[in-house]
This record gives sequence, structure tokens and C-alpha cells, in this order.
Amino acid sequence: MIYTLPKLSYDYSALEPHIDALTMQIHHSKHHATYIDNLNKALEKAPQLSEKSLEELLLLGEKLPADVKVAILNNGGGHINHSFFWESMSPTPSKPSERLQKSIADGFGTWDEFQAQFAQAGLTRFGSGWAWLVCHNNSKELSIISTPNQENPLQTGHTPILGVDVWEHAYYLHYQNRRADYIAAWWNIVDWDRVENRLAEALTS
Ligand code: MN3
Repeated sequence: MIYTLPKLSYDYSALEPHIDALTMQIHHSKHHATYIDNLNKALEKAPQLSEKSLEELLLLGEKLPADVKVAILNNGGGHINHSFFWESMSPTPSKPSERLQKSIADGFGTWDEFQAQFAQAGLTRFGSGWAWLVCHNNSKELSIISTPNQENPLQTGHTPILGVDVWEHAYYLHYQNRRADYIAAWWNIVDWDRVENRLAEALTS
């Protein structure tokens, strides 16, 4: 399987002023593209893995062949995380429906508490990584976690519902060291319809 860079459904400038066009362009056409190139290079060296889906590869984890393990986990994670991230945002975002707000408030007390915990997870991730709203695959409980580098919640038995990239490359050009301001602005472009669909699917699967 050869992976290719997914096209965005909006222009690089479409998320301004919350995410600037140059950040989007570099993030998508350079960072994400590099993860895909390096993933493909690693898979060339391990043709026995060619039938596996990306999810299956990430779930193999430590069982991956030693010479390609780190490359597949880092770059496969980078590909899946970024594909998910682009689809989590919209230049014309829907508001969270009452049903979604209730589902989330049931998990966190209130909507505001959910947003506060999510932002805190992103803010306190030391170095590079992600903050996530996840649904546990077995208990179906909602929680907020953060992962280092390009790890994905599926590797710990969770289905990601929403995730924000808090690597510096996601915000540094416009926000410099102000990660909190980036996360606060990012709420304005979250596609809540997408979030609601992901949650409904996670709860019934
Ligand atoms: Mn990134």
C-alpha cells in the first residue's frame, strides 16, 4: 500500500485568522507529506506488512520488525493523526448540537469543564504531542488524554473523537510560544458535526 497526501476540503487561508495560511501550507504540504514519504519508505523495506491497514500497523506496536518499527510508528502515527486533524476543522464550522452538548456534559459535568480539561491537556503536554477527546472502546466512557509525539489513542484502546495538534509547527509562526492562545482560537474552527458523527459511531461500534 502506498500512502498519499490527502487533499484538504478547504484552502490554506480558509481557517484564518485562527490558523494562518503559511502555517497550514507548511503543516500540510511539508510536515504531513514527509510523514507519508517516510512511512512509504519504511514499508518498502517490510513488504510482508503491505496487506495491513494503517490501524493494524499501529496496533502491532512492539511486534513490528525492529528495523522499521520506529519509522512506522512515528510516521504512520503522523499520517493518521494529521488526516484526522484536517477533518476536525472547517472554515464554516457547525455549532455543537444540544444532543452533543448533553453527551459531553454527561461525561465531564459541563460543556465548559470539558473545554477547560481539553485545553489543559494540550497546554500541559510537555514538548510535542496531541490532546484528545476519546471514547474507550469497551466501557464507552469519554475522557480527555494527551499523547506524546505522534502516538494515537487507538494504541491504548480508545477511539479518537477530537484531537488538537500541539506540536510547535502547528502554531509557532502566528502564536510563537502562546500555545494557550492557539488552543483558545482553535475552538472557533472545530467541526462539531464531524465530532458528533464520530462519537455516535464510537458509541455504537
Ligand atoms: Mn502536526
